[in-house]
Amino acid sequence: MAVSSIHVLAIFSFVLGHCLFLNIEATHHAYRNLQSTVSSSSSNQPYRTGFHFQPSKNWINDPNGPMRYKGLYHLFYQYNPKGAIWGNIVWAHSVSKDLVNWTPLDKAIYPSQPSDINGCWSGSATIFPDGKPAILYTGIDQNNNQVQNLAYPKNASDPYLREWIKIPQNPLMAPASSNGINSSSFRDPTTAWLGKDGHYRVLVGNKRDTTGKALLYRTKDFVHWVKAKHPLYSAKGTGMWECPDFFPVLSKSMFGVDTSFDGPYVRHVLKVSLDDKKHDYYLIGTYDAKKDKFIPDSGFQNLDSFLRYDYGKYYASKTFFDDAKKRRILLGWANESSSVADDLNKGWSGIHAIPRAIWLHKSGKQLVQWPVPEIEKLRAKPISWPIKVLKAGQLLQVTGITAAQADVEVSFEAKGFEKAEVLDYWMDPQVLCSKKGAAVKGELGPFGLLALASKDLKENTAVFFRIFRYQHKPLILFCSDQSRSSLNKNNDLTTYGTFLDVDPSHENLSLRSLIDRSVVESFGGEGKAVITARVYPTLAINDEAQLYVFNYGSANVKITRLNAWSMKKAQIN
Ligand code: DQQ
Repeated sequence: MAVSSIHVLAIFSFVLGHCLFLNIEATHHAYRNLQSTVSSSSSNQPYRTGFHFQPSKNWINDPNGPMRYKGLYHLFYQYNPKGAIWGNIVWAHSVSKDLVNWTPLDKAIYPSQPSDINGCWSGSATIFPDGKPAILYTGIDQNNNQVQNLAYPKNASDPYLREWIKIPQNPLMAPASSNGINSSSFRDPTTAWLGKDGHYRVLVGNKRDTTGKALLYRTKDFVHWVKAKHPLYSAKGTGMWECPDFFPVLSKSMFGVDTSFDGPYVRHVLKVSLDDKKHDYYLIGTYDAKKDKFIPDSGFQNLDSFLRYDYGKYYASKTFFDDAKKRRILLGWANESSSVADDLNKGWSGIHAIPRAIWLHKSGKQLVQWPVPEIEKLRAKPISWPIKVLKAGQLLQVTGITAAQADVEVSFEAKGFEKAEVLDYWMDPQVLCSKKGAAVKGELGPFGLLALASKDLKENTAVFFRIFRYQHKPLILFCSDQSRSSLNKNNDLTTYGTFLDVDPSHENLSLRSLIDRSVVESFGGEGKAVITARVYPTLAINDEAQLYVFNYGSANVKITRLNAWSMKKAQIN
């Protein structure tokens, strides 16, 4: 079903304009006058997360160089040690045994040589066949050019990888008049993969004019890199490609494979973070190793057909292969939706989404994402409902859990699709979700959850489904409506949405939401679509937050499953 088309250009320009007007941090602007402002760190902190990763204070953005090494997961991330806005960027470092509880270590990579003296930006780790790691990252050099540098551990026998040495040959890849690379559009090297010819390859994000590109470099020794004549892939009109990621997935298997793996059942995924749109897009296709080219499958001709990992706030993501559990893990940054003034006041900005296992759906047409099962050990006080009918117009409270910090799974069975509202012409699902928000009654839906709701319902984040009939078939709209998430209207309250490729006559509509004080991370259709929302309730905080199941459609639906848990606090720095 061609339900994945995205026509966001117009709405995006509107939203971006709107956000800038409100001074919402739509992205990481360089607020130079504020860069060394000491965060005011208000003691009233209802929005700090209980189990989503964040450091104790200050600004964070992209996850960098994730890897598993000597039994520990390593997460590096873009961090401003001096304040709650973007700037002074270093690689902060935390380690974990389970991807849930994290221990902070000293910063790992920070400006120290001419090739990175103005900042250490995003990059990736590669683990060599002898088991030792190396990191390629973007340095901002003494002339403010973007260049690529190499660092390796000072002591590879230290499982904590505390100290990193930068090689004296840095930078290893640099813009020059001979290669025509624009020095402000050349960043974020990927994990390297090894070809059958014994040469490693990496991608570096780039643009020329408005054409986004994944530049390809090859090397024999990881020090001398040669730019290939052609990029691995490029697409007109997509703007700067940040944080590219390129990895193999297996057809008809949930197992992950190493980034260098090649074989009969291998498909490849190319993900790019589009600077112009601030969303992560991916394409599925074939990697032609002989020509070093990526050939997207026929469904992915242009940006309108690219898919997204997450239809809410989620950017600059990166995957790595977890060799212990033979899975590929996806990490991503969920930026704030609050104003810069509010971020400075709370003394921090940015969290990471829950690490997700990622694999190719058996249709081969899209990826599936699911929170790593380790997160389930934080579950406490389980509640479970018997199957029940949720009548038209009904609202039921889910009691017995701490609704501000919870994990909820619910499934709905709907019937009578011939009565569903007819969608005459194709519409951008995000626009459709904002036109038909949770408060707009329908026939089959809206039904779903009201998360982080106040007792009087003045505040709530509604995550829901609505079933349409489009070209004589049921079409599922999956939305996250933030328009009533806070009485404070000085936040980005954009409603998010996507179509979900599920046939409701064969499958119940499932939703799982990880609710964590200022984030509602929702997985629809068993992980076929994900929407992450950042919200700042003023009433629905701490013990005041409530959770409801609702059906504002005029047809009954059946709740075939409802399981919910309070979530214990994780050690997140
Ligand atoms: N963030 C980094 C860049 C990257 C961007 C700078 C993406 O390397 O392109 O903090 O969020």
